[in-house]
Amino acid sequence: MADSKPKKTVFSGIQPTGDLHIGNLIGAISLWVKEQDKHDNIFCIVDLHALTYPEEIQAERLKSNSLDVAALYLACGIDPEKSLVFIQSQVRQHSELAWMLNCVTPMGWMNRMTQFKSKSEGRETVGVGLYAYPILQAADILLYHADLVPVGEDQRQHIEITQDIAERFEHLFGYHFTRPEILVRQVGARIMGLDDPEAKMSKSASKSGHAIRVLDPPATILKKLKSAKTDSRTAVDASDLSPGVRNLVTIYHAFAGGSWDSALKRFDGSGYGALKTGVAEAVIAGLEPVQRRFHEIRDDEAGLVRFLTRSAEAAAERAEATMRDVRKAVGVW
Ligand code: AQP
Repeated sequence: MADSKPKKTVFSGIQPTGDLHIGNLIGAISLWVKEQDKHDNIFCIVDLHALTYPEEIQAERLKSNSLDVAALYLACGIDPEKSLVFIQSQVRQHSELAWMLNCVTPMGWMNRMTQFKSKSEGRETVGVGLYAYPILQAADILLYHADLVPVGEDQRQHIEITQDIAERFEHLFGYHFTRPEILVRQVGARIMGLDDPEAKMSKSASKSGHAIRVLDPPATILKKLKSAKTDSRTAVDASDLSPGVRNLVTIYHAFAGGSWDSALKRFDGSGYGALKTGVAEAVIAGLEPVQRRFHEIRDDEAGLVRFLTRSAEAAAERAEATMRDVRKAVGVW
C-alpha cells in the first residue's frame, strides 16, 4: 500500500561566496542527499545573501560562482527528479517576504546573533544587509513552509530566530507559517579549520591550509592534510582526542562511512603521519567522482542555466502561492 503520509518539506541553501569546502559538503550537502528520498526538497543557491559583503562582489564572478555551486549540488548527488534546485535571486518573492519580516523583527533579537558578531569583526564598514542576513534566511525558509532545515551546527541560532519571527508575524497578522526544525548530523555538524581546530572551516578564510576545497586536486588535499594541526603527541589515543585529531577522525568518518567507533578503532594507536594519509585517501576517493561529475555538468553551461531557470519558475509558483495570502494578511497589493 502506498504511504499516504504527506512528505515533509526540506529547505536549505549555500551562498556562492567562494569555493565550497568539505565542511559545506559534510555539514550540509551530504545530509540533503541522504534524506532526499524521504522528503519534498528545495535547495537554493542563495546569491542574495552573498551581497552582504558588497566590497567583495564582482558581478560576473558572482553569477559564475552561483553556477558552480548549482553544478556541485548536482555532482554531489542532488537528484533534480527529487529536488528543486534554483538560484534565489531568480525568485523575487524571497526579497519581498524578507522586507516584510524585516519590519516585524525587533532589533533586540538581531543584536543577539553571534554570527553577525563574528562576521563583522575586523571590517571597517558593515552593511545593514549583513545585520539582517538571518531575516532573509527566515524568508527563504518560511516562503516554502519548510518543516526541516538541514544545515551545519553554526546555523542553529538562525533557525531558532526563524521560528520566533514566524510566531511574531502570526501574532501581528494572523498568518500561520510552518515552524521549521533544524536537522543536523550527529557527527560532522561542525568541521574545523585544518590550520586551527578551534575555528570553523570557512569559505572566506584566506589561509591556503585552512580548508579542503571540494575541487582541490589529490596532491593538494594530501599536502593540506599533511600539514593539519594536531598536538604535541605523536600517536592517536582514542580515549583522549585533542581538537585537531578529533577533526581529522571526523573527516575520515564522514567520507569512509561506517560508525564513529569503527573510525576511532581504525586509527587508535596510529602515528599522526598514518592518520593523515588515511584521511587523505578517504577524502580523495570520496571527492573523485564528485569532481568528475562537476566538470561534466559545469561544461554545459547553457544546459545548466536552462535547468536552473525552469526550476526557478517552479519555485516561484510555490512562493507566489504563499505571498498571495501573506500580502492579503498584511494589507499590501
Ligand atoms: N565548517 C563547517 N562544518 C559543517 N557545516 C558547515 N557549514 C559551513 N561551514 C561548515 C554549513 O554549510 C552550509 C553553507 O553555509 P553558507 O555558505 O550559507 O554560509 P556559512 O555557514 O557562513 O559557510 P562558510 O563556508 O563559513 O562560508 P562563508 O565563509 O562565506 O561565510 C550551512 O548549512 C552551514 O551550516
